[in-house]
Amino acid sequence: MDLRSDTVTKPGDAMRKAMSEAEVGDDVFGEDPTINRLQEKVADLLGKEAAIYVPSGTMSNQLALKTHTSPGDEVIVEKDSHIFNYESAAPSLLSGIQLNPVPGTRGLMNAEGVEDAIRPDVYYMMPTRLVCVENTHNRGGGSIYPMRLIEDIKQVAVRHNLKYHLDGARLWNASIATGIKVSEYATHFDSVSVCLSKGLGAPVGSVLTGTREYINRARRFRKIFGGGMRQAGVLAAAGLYALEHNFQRLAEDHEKARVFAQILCDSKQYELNIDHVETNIVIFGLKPQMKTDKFLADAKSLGVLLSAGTAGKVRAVTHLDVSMENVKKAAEILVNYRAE
Ligand code: TLP
Repeated sequence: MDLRSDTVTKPGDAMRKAMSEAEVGDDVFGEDPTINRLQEKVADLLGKEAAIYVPSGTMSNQLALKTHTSPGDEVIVEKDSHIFNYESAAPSLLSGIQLNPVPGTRGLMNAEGVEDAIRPDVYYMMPTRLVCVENTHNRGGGSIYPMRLIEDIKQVAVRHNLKYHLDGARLWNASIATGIKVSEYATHFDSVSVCLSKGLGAPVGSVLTGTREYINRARRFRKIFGGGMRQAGVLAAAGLYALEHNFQRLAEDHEKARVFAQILCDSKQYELNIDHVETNIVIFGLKPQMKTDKFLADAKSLGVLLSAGTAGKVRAVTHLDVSMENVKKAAEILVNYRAE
């Protein structure tokens, strides 16, 4: 029972069939009809002018930063954000920019925190250029940004002439959980990155969206970053299949996460607040005598794969390839587990 991430799903027969039947062409020449179709579909879903298909969520975020900034600029991110923690210092390596991490609550910043982090306009400080928000928030435990916060931060960004980027790797989950359309979320942002390889179950791929002019500039940087692919329509076909078949079903993953969390909660063996389980990610704390590494290794030997969260916490993520039955079984195993 692999609950390490929703990235672990494998394409099933129908997705593989769609991939094998994909019409392809050379995408560096813009001639792959399946990639073009995917880009148009995602741009359309998000209500943006244009979109560009890229190999990963990391590349998509990094392209977004590169395209919004110049070397020496600063970007406001949340302290637990993926961009700040899991992208291997790419902003400094690839864009020559600095990140300014703002603390949030379960990953969510507020407008005051963002406004306080904006640098004054003096020559010896770096210009703040961009604000990034992550929705749902991974290290925040799949937490959803309330629309109100998104709008408040937007007002700050507009007032200070900053660009606004959304890391929407799991925006699909936020949309299914709240009933708010992905385009309603996207409308507040200058650029939005979405992943096809998380809950949607495609083996590869993310999409960055924005204005046509912005995406045209991003296309140049995608080539520079080594992400210009050729007959990648076979991969894009998996993304199209995922969007068509696996978007609405995300509600099932949310239900599985809640059931899993409820079993852990009822046992009083682990620390978690069921109200914090909003989508498909469950982050829980261990009793002080339990060491995270040992717990993860023991759980693995009992057939439950989990990953480490922040500060001694453990993360479980539900997805397409783990059934309700397996999720319940995994939770029971953890409840019956006793550290030696
Ligand atoms: N997250 C992965 C790991 O890197 C932690 C996971 O298992 O959750 N933004 C967010 C919010 C993400 O959670 C991730 C992946 C990315 C971007 C990057 O996507 P990839 O892995 O495609 O580069």
